[in-house]
Amino acid sequence: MGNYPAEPFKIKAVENIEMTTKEDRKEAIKEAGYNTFLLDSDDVYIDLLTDSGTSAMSDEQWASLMIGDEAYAGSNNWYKLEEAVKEVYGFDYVVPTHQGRGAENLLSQIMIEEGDYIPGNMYFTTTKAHQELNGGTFVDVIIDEGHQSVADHPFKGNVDLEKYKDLIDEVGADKIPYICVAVTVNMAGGQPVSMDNLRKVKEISERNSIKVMYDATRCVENAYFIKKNEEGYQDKSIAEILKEMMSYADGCTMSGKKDCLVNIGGFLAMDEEDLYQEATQLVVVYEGMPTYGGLAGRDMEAMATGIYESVNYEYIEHRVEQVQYLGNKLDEAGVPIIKPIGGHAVFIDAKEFLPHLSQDELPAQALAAAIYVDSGVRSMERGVVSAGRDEDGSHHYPKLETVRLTIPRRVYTYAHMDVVADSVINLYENRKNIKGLKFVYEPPVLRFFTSRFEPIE
Ligand code: PLI
Repeated sequence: MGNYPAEPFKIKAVENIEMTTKEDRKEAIKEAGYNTFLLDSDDVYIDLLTDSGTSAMSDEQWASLMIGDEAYAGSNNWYKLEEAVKEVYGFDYVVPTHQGRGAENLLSQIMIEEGDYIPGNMYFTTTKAHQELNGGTFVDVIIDEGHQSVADHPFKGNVDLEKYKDLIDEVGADKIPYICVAVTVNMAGGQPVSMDNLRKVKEISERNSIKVMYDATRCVENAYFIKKNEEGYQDKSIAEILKEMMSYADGCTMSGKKDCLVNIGGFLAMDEEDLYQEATQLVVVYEGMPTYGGLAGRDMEAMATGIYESVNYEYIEHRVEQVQYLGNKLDEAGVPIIKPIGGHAVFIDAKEFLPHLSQDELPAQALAAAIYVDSGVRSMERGVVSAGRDEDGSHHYPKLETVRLTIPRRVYTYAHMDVVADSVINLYENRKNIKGLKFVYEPPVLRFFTSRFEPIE
């Protein structure tokens, strides 16, 4: 074995990719308004837009699709999914949803009242949007290191306990229905939270009668980092670590499209029966019966299978270490990236990469477009465009202005990672040629999905 864990699987089916020329890609990105979200996937060579819903399912998951029980009510696939969540995550009650934001919608509607505050370890776009739509205000309580592009901290996703306690003192615990703890923190660079921090967040919350709800989207990756880097966990299995993490929460929202290894699906899980009853009343309005929640029976079966596969050590080791491999290659070539490298993606520090552009010239958006033209690799802006506008209408300027190279699970090989690294390193060597962008169309919410841009000449 080389200096990285090679694939713990073999390939049974392949999807051919159409190769394009640089000229084709220049035309395609112009037509897409310099927004990688608006590219046709047929025009993309290596798609690192997201790790959401882009995983390769195993043969067992594909087999699961064949035993879908497409009953409107009481599908046996639902009972398997419920059992998998209870067994692997340890919560008593489960409500299926079509994806993560479906669960966020239910949770926010049930728990948030006008004027409430919801602390969290950095915002996530859809999570914050649902909190605000329900009259809540998100308050960032991540440790300062979470906002620094480079920090020597193995758990940059940790909650700053002092910031959390200060918020409780300032607004009163009765104005905080729950704290939302993301494991790992996507917008900080896929950074994990330590078990010690989760335990302490639970203690403070319990003392103040505040519930702890996780955004469990990438919780298995978080468990891997705990095993690797937190003292006392080296001999524990991923399943044991995950169970302990979840024992410090009252519930969670889950985007199954990430760590449950499926292309669609999610759930809301919790320990409290009253909360569950409320969620079942709402799920029928937004998603469907509490035994399918917007999912086909076959999708629930595939998610149940994926949940068990996801806690396999060889799988998660390969998944996270492949991300580390790409990050280390870029780092060794001097490309500025978020460090430590996170669990699902390598985040390029676009401010450092393009110091000749101000944040108003949208450096991360411009760099994502340039990477696409150079090599057909599609990445995603995670900077000022994703952060949206403040109440006064001005851009919200996040400290981190990044381009995310997000690795789908079990889809690409190490050779693909080499192609990505070569392209980014090539652009870094020629970075002065990359021009800024300006908005030509901007929608009012979640603007990064559909905004259009043109180069600043
Ligand atoms: O895309 P959904 O609705 O299944 O999940 C929403 C969601 C919630 N929390 C976190 C941390 C996410 O990363 C997330 C979705 N992330 C996407 C789509 C991404 O590309 O990162």
